[in-house]
Amino acid sequence: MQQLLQNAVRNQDQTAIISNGQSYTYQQLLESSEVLAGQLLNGADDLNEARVAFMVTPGFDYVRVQWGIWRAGGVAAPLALSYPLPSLRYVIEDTGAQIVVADETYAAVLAPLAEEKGFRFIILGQEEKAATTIQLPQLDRSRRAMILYTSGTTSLPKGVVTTHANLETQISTLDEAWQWTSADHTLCVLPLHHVHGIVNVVSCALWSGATVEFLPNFSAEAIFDIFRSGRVNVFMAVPTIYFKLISYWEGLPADEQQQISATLAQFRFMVSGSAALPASVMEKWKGISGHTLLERYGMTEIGMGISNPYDGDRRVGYIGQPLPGVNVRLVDEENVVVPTGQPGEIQIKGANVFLEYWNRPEATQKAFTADGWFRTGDIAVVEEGYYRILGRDSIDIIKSGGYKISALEIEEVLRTHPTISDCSVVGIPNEEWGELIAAVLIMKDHSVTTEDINSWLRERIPGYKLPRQYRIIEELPRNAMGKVTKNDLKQLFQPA
Ligand code: MCA
Ligand code: AMP
Repeated sequence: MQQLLQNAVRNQDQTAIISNGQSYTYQQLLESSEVLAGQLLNGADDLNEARVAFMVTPGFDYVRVQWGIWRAGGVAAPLALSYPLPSLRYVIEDTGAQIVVADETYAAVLAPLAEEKGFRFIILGQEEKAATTIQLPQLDRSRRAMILYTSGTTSLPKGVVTTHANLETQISTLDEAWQWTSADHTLCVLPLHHVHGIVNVVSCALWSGATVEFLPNFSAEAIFDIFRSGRVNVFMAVPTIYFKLISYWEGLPADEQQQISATLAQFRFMVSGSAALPASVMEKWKGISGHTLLERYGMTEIGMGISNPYDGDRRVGYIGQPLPGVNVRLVDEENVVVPTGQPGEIQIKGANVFLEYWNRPEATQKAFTADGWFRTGDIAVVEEGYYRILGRDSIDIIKSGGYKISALEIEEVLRTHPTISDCSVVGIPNEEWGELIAAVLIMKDHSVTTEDINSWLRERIPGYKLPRQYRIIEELPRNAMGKVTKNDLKQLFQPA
């Protein structure tokens, strides 16, 4: 945080943020985040790592709250805007948030929880006045800075805790590797409860004195409108977004297509990540924009680990080479490093790697080897010096639209439905979404439709975790150990 602030002071007069049709300088961001820090402190010297959950539309307010929490010595816990109440409750309870901040759009969503739980609830625009002179705490880099929730091979999401030092390393590594400068202008269309949007887009831009413009909701039309203004020169997104942009562009009249292509050709670079980039998407996008997308690999627990080069050969189907300062090794099931050319699990070590899973010492311990390497669970191989992802070691982790989703989490919720006696959730390959969530159900009552089940689920889990396809069968296939054979279940979703 300290370095981020120092950089901001150096770039005071530059435009930091454009949101809601308004521009804000670094000076305004510094001043308003200091005021917010004062409100959070409310007379105390230091929040001492108190968790502050916040539900704020992407834009200037989001960043001033995030910086305000950091400057007051708190731990920032951004809430997903698409979550229904039970998922928000889970994050607020699991973090033990003492303060919750919301903008006016989301205040009503959180109001019932605020009443029930009695945390300090700050609604932006209705804040109490802070003292005029505020003494902000000195922050040690080893202190906790952020908690982001990630799904894994357990049924409930875990809070990934990163320190200020972790974040500074993650940001500065990308800042150098991808040659960010204060002349850059990026457009953020990603959600801000995940690393991709928070670190790679917003924090890298602000670290380097660049401008970050926000579009709070995904819309291909709005993205191309902003691109056409000629302001943007850096863009990062998940493969599904490139897929959607390509589809939209293909439907435009030829003169508009040409206009857009001419603007895109002026960009400095464009990045894809969070899920495997299909070769077809990479090639079509190159045809439209003239750019070879830079594909990189990351994880909530490590930030970015492996990246195709900024200068040099970006290879289709490969995630590139370890970023500077990130140690990477591939190991077999006995945790022995594999010979070059053999597949193995990616393990990572470096100052970029997270501190712990919040309040889960056992899970933290299991996630690291005895000699301190973080086990990613992703399987890769090195070919001619480039890493290629082959898959994951758990069939229960699904990536859809760039979101990591635990099949077990959806199964647990489905099993609480009164007419479902058993179920199994799998990810099936899909060019647009990476994987589509699919569920197999054993029903007690066949009059209940899958639409009924989806609307019931919608109140309990976020929309992006909803199954998109269902099959109803009489019995789940199991192996000799009694375990559901998910590979067999996937066959049920093969097109006829
Ligand atoms: C939505 N829809 C889906 C899915 N999600 N259909 C199939 N599978 C899905 N996963 C459908 C909805 O039902 C709806 O259909 C229509 O799409 C629009 O829904 P909506 O919720 O409005 O979606 P959207 O706004 O268009 O969102 C698509 C999106 C979004 C923009 C691709 O999923 C997104 O922002 N993804 C990025 C996630 C991300 O940032 N991940 C990074 C994690 P209908 O119209 O029929 O009702 S960090 C990470 O992974 C690491 C660190 C890394 O390496 O980066
Ligand atoms: P998350 O937990 O949401 O941070 O997701 C991290 C996971 O996304 C990784 O463990 C990988 O499985 C996947 N991932 C990220 N980038 C890529 C990529 N370029 N290619 C394939 N998978 C990726």
